[in-house]
Amino acid sequence: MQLTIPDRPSWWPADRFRSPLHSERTAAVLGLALGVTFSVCFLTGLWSHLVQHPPDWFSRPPRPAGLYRVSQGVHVATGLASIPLLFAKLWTVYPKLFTWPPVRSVATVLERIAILPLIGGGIFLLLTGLQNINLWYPWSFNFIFAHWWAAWLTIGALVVHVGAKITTTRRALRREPAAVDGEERAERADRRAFLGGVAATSGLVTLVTVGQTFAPLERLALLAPRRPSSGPQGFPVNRTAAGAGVTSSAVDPGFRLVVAGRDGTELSLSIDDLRAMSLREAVLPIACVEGWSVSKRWRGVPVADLLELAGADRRSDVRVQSLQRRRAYRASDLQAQESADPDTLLALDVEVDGELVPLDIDHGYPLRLIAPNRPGVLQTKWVTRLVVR
Ligand SMILES: Nc1nc2c(c(=O)[nH]1)N[C@H]1C(S)=C(S)[C@@H](COP(=O)(O)O)O[C@H]1N2
Ligand SMILES: [Mo]
Repeated sequence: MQLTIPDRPSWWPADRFRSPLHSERTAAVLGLALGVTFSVCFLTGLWSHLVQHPPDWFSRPPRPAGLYRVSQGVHVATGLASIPLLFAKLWTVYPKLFTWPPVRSVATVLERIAILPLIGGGIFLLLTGLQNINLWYPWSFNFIFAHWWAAWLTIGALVVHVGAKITTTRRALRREPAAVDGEERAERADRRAFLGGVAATSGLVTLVTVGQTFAPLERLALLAPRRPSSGPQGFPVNRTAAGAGVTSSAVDPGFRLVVAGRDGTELSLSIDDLRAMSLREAVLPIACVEGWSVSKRWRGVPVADLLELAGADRRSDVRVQSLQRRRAYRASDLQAQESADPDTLLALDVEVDGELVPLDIDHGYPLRLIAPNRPGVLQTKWVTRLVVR
């Protein structure tokens, strides 16, 4: 049976998109840029998830101490840079929705269907990520769960999309022959200006936010939700003592740190006991999953020394518990190799203006965990109990 394609009806809007900016070449350049930013964002996101929710086979490496700081900074920066790229790409290709005939073959229909999770997933990831770094949770679903599964869906759709488009993209990116006439030259100049504008916007978004983790650019971080040097003692706070409900328990003179051994023994220490131990200093970053980070000099008691004092192995899995009673992040786990690292500290002091002073209550007074290469969420504040497991 011969299928006849009807003529394009007069109301069909295809003719309106004459701008050369909607060309295959513009789409290909933007697609390539997005392919890079999405891939880097995906890989750093995988790393972040692995580190925060380690499966049995994974040991979190305590070194290099600043690795998470870099990988999460890159994750958030590439996500933010993708936003203008994605909008530009969608604008460039939307006239394709109006090509005639709308249905050409099963393959083109399938390819279009695969674009739905790509666009939907991409927008969802960028939007929820943006809301997360601004600590704005207007939704009722779990951010981590939704962001994680949307990432897999999107990257799967991206692989399909790249497979479907690779030939077109290659062709579109081939070096162009010299322009023959003035009209062609003008079109190319327009396209370059458009792509230049998109690149500049994307670069600008990065420039005014990356200062939240890259100290030399802090003064330019106009759009960053956090400035690394604002907050009590000159650095940010996510959960305050009031927010955690520890304003009175943290300053209780009867405060004790308890180290609970596997055999049921409990070692109980006062702040004075801890200060009488040999204290150690370390320069370590707080690297929040939201992309801001600061590096500080800390002073405190190595966790391994406390384990030894309690009669446990210096290399032990340990649960670190806070005075905080409710909500997430009131406890975190140290894997054996992390407990054994000499720089894994229960910090009493932090450097402010060149001097080591007791922690502010919002930074975890009297005692906080600070350890190399851990996401901020795992640097538990107001620590009161170590449980050897
Ligand atoms: N008990 C407790 N510790 C906590 C949190 C928390 O909510 N409760 N938040 C964590 C998060 S998300 C980060 S980024 C760091 C921030 O430490 P800071 O407030 O001293 O900068 O603390 C971590 N420690
Ligand atoms: Mo955080």
